[in-house]
Amino acid sequence: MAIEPLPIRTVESPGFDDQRPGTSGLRKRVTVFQAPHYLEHFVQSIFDCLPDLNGKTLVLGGDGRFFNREAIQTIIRMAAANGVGGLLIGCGGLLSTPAVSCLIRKTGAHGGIVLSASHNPGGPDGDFGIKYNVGNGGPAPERLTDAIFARSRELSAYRIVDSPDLDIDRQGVDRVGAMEIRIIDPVTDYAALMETIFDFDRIRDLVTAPDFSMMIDTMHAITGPYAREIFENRLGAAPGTVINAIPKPDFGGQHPDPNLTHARALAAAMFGPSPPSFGAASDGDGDRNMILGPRFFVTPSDSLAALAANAELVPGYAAGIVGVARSMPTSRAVDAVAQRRKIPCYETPTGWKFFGNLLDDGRISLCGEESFGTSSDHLREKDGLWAMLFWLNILAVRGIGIAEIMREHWREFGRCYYARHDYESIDAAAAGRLIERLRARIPALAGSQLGDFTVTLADDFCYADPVDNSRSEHQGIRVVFGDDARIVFRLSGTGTAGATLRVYYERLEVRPQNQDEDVHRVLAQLYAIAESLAAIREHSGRDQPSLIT
Ligand code: VG1
Ligand code: CO
Repeated sequence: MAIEPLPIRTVESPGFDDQRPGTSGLRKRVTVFQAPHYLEHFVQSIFDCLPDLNGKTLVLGGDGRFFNREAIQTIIRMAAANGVGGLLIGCGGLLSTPAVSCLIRKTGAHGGIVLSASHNPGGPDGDFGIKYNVGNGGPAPERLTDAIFARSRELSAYRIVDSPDLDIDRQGVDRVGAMEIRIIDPVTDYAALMETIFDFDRIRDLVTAPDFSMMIDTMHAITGPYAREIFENRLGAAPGTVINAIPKPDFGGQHPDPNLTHARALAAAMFGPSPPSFGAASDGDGDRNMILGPRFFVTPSDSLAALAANAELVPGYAAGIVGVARSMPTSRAVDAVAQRRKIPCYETPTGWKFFGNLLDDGRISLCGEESFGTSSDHLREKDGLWAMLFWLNILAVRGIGIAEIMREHWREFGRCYYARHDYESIDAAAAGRLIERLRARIPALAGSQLGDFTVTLADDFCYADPVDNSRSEHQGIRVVFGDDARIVFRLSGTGTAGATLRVYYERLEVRPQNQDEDVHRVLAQLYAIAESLAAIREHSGRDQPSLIT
């Protein structure tokens, strides 16, 4: 029986000129997204940039933050009006970012819409976000996000149908006009993928051993249901291993950002009197991870290097890894592993979208960012839970602790002491001036002596994608002191208020006897150099960074 299409309504939009996607989608205050036509305007801009959308299926879900449900109902109505053939929606409107990537790839969907502002706080006064992922399961490449922005600036109307709210809390098949909607369990497909990569039997033996304990902090965000199913149900970890496991629209009033400052309960336990053997946290949308051992913090850059060095211990990578990639500000710890293994190591701009081509082209197996993001060719997003399982699989095979693994790693490859200083929500114009001033100083910097260090390279990082030859300019100011040390300055592309300056510091120590020092003492001279180069205090109006990771 032919289904009568619903009448399509064309609604005039007042026009918006601020819908430029940042490092990972469009992020704004919830109140901005709640303004009449704002969300619709952006969604129409996405649809208009997908010429072969007609009749295709999209995956749709979010991290459950405030406004997630309303946004899903709106997108359903707009998808129906724009000729979308089918929608695959996580029950309750929930899907982690890696799960969206997994579903797009598994089902061959045309793409997906992720509703999340990741680690940014949620709730009525927090942030909301939306991003589009393409057919490989990964974030839209820059040429598409640029096109979406351009479209948003000229768009004057959007299309929508009138239909009642759909029940998204019951699994099953439904319809809006001719468009088919499947409400699916958000966890099943993702968990099944994890079982194909890791040795679940071995991990189960580890996590159920009497002398092993762990704490997984999902920070009241989307990873809760995934972690409960995988760690507690499938791997037999004690009930309660996953803490803050119920996704809340306001993340319990916290920043769902897995670092030592924001994952407070976990940090207290891991650095307390009787710490668990393994600790980990994930962010709002489930793509980030923090890994901890008893009184031991693994920097994300080190984590990537250690995974690369131990990859063959994991069934999914037993055949070896073909190459690795890291975002530019990520420490060069993984470069040392790649060099030893004689595999290529790519340096990309910040943001997961830049790994997509390298993964699709089979040039890399593992990749990561200093911002608590790690993943592999199993999908096209960073993947928090995957990283936790990877570490557990390594621990299960090697039978030693996290600190021992890292210390051994440093002895072999050297230790990259690393810290990132964030100056959040500072004056945007002043932040721009700071970067401009640094840029102007670049030509004079090479060869100059700063304290104990000689500048071997100073530039404004530009990336030429080796697969499609696209170029991305102004990706951060690098001041490199040979292999010894490096300082990087860049402005965040995910904030929603003012500007956020990020300053990244790294220093290599190859002498084993000096690898157990206090990181901030080791980096102190670099902090002073950065201040002298960029006059951070003057420009930011701050004596101290607001966040150190
Ligand atoms: C930050 C991180 C970057 C990450 C991005 C999205 O971007 O630095 O490495 O890819 O967030 O992660 P920026 O432009 O603010 O530095 V998520 O988990 O927020 O989607
Ligand atoms: Co995230």
